[in-house]
Amino acid sequence: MALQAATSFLPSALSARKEGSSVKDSAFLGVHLADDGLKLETAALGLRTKRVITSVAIRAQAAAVSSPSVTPASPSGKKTLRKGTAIITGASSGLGLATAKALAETGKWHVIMACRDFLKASRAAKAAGMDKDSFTVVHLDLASLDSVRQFVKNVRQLEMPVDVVVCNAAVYQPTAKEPSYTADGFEMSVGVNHLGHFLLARELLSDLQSSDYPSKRLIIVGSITGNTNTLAGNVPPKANLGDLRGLAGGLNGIGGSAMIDGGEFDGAKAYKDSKVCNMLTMQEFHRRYHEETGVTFASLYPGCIATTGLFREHIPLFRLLFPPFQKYITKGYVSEEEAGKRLSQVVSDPSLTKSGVYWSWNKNSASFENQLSEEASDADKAKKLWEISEKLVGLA
Ligand code: NDP
Ligand code: PMR
Repeated sequence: MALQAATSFLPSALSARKEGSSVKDSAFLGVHLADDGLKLETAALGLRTKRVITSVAIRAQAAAVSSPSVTPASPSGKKTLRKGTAIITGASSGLGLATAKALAETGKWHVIMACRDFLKASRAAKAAGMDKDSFTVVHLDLASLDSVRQFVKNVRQLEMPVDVVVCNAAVYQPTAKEPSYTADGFEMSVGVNHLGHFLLARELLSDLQSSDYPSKRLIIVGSITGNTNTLAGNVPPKANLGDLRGLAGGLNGIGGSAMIDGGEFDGAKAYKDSKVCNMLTMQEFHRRYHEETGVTFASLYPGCIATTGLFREHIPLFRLLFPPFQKYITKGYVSEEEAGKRLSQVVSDPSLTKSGVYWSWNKNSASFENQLSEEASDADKAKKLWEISEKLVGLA
């Protein structure tokens, strides 16, 4: 009965018109900015971002002259590990911010917050109480391949080691009637969540490989909703990449489809498909590069963090009912703080070094290796996805 009550709000939620399309909702800060306001802010940010990167680069050069992973013995004779550096995309809110905070608080990590909105990211870090020396914000807009390439150059200029990369940022457009596109003409959800991260991860692999940190890791955040071997993954529309014909056609909606499987546009499905791509990509990285590079590749489902900005484009009724539904009915809810601790474990826990794993947590918050759905563990599909993706992002 409880489930019935919960389902009753969904059809209307799902079929409702997109609301507030001209207003961006910054859920974390609770600030509502009109489009014009955002443009002004973004313009100002270009300058600020440059300044910050430059000053940090100088600071980093001084600090990072050479940073062997183990610093010389202290007077007590104990060798200590140097600070690790973790890049986290989408660290301006939700899971990314909570993870950045959890890592920074240990005093053992410096976080590069890879964000599209510099001011939002630095305000969020400040509001979260992160020490100003524990993070550096570097501009990254995953909806532009040029921005991804520029980000990689900027990070290299910092001359900090790259020990862990977390592909966390995502967009979810469940109420969009029509597809929107990235600067390179890819449907937005797959363009940002998969293709932008694919290029980023490929570019940063050599940096990870050259890190001397004891456990270097590339983490791509996945989700239960992309896994059709679960109840959550069976809520329509279900993820399905089909034979990837839409992706092979460029995902641009011009003479082809904006959906990976070549079907009609559906924003919720596009998101779930992108999560399948994230989980397949992690495994393909593992098969191709784990032995050669020593990098640990991992994915995870952090739990249902029903309060994050991910649902900003959903209708208000959904945003109101989704947290209690997850808390009291499915019991899949986790707070942003708890989810951040989970992801920070995948970043830094010495016991989570196994590569090729999709991590989940049980009720007592203990991590375990979870089983992916048939599609999300299909090695042939992963290979095909890899090959098409490298063509689309200009790597092949
Ligand atoms: P949020 O919306 O809070 O965070 C998403 C982040 O991605 C934001 O920082 C956002 O930036 C950033 N982002 C969006 N588009 C771009 C872009 N073009 N370039 C750079 N950054 C961008 O959502 P969550 O914290 O919930 O999501 C984080 C991850 O967790 C995602 O991968 C999601 O799929 C996954 N996940 C979430 C679950 C949940 O229940 N919430 C469950 C399972 C997985 P900005 O602040 O500027 O908007
Ligand atoms: Mg789901 C154990 C049950 C469970 C869990 C863990 C989730 C997680 N969901 C579950 C069940 C159900 N959900 C059921 C039974 C329904 C039908 C009533 C349901 C519906 C639902 C909707 C409409 N759920 C959703 C939505 C969304 O729009 C969210 C989504 O798909 O975002 C892509 C979502 C989610 N449910 C989850 C999680 C983790 C999400 C969102 C985030 C994500 O996968 O990234």
